[in-house]
Amino acid sequence: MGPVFVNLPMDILDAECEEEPTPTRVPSTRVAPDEETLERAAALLLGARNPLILCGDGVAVSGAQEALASLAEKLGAPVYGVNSSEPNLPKGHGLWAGLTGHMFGKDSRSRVAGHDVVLICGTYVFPEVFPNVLEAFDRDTKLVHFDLDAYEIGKNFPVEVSAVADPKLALLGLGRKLDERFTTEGRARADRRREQALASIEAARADARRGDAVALDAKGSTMPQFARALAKALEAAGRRDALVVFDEALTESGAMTRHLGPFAPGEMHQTRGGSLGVGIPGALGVQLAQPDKLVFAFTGDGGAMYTIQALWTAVHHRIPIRCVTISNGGYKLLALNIQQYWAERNMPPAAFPREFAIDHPRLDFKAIAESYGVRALRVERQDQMAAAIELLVSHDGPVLVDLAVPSEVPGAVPCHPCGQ
Ligand SMILES: Cc1ncc(C[n+]2csc(CCOP(=O)(O)OP(=O)(O)O)c2C)c(N)n1
Ligand SMILES: [Mg+2]
Repeated sequence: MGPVFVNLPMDILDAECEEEPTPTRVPSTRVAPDEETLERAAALLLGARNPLILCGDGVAVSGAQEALASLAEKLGAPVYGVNSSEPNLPKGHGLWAGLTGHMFGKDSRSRVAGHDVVLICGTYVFPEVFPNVLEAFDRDTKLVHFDLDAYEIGKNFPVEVSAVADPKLALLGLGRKLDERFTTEGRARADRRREQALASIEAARADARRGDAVALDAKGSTMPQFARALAKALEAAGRRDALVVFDEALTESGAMTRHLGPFAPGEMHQTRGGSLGVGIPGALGVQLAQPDKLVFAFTGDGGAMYTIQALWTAVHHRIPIRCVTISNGGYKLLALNIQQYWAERNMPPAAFPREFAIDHPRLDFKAIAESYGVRALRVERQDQMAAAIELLVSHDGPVLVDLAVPSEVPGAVPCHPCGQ
């Protein structure tokens, strides 16, 4: 974990090597926190009025999803993922409150506000592009931090209790301590908190579903319509369980996930750092690792252009990935980000930089894919979805569907004319 540079002399392959190859041995990192640290952490969490859990991919790496779910239920605490890319709770868990956000510290701040004890596990805080490093938490919030990365614990925020530990062992140990020390009254309070957290998370999900309903009524092509139809087609073909997604859908990721998810650990992958271009090659890797699965790459039109040549690899090596490029003609996420930036500074809305549009020339992913020998269709209208979905579900080989989706950004001022 970390940058590596290997420099080989240019004649390295000319010489005979007599060294025996030695398999790499990875030491176990299953380190449990000591009892006293667990006692102190449990005491803080038991005394919490409104606890919160922040988790990251360290949870998935250590296989701690069940342990995290059990602890969150005992505490009655909602769980946020901190820019994570793996399912860190079991499939569809009701205490999963979503991600804190990728860009702005202000977003994370609003999610942790009002929580007096925060348990951080399997991540560092906070990995946004513009983190709020001075006052992310309330002034008197107490932090408990368990992770294998010693360097990150207590680096940006003072922590009350912490240990370099395997997330699974830490969470199981904490759960055990809570069970030992819960009073009847404390347990009842935690139960009430859990019911409240479940209800408010469900209300937020219902809100998102109401937003989708507009798209589902539309005549055009939209992600909620497409993902819902794809889920139904997979179900009808008896392949719903075979679905694995590499998600680089960015601004359409929420709608895709709401209709194709929820995902169990191993069924959904993203790139952790936010670097674009991993969608299609990432799906190639997953498909090679899991040849019996239907591996889908959902990727924005911008992201797809970074590594579109991965289609050549798919054809050359007969790797039957299913790509869905989501064409909105631009870098929509950047437009949303700059809008938020202006709003936070009370700046008036302005035209987006011309560079955010990538529709001149318009990218024709169907033609691009076909030029690599990949079967492809473009969907611009609802009535074109069925054929595209049929191709995605039943074709035996790499395929691509280019899904045209609305490009509008609410409240946007039209772009400067391109002038070309
Ligand atoms: C390698 C790399 N370059 C640039 C960026 C900055 N960036 C973040 S989102 C984004 C736009 C992505 O556009 P698209 O894939 O079309 O998705 P959309 O925002 O339209 O949903 C860009 C350029 C990045 N994350 N990674
Ligand atoms: Mg786009």
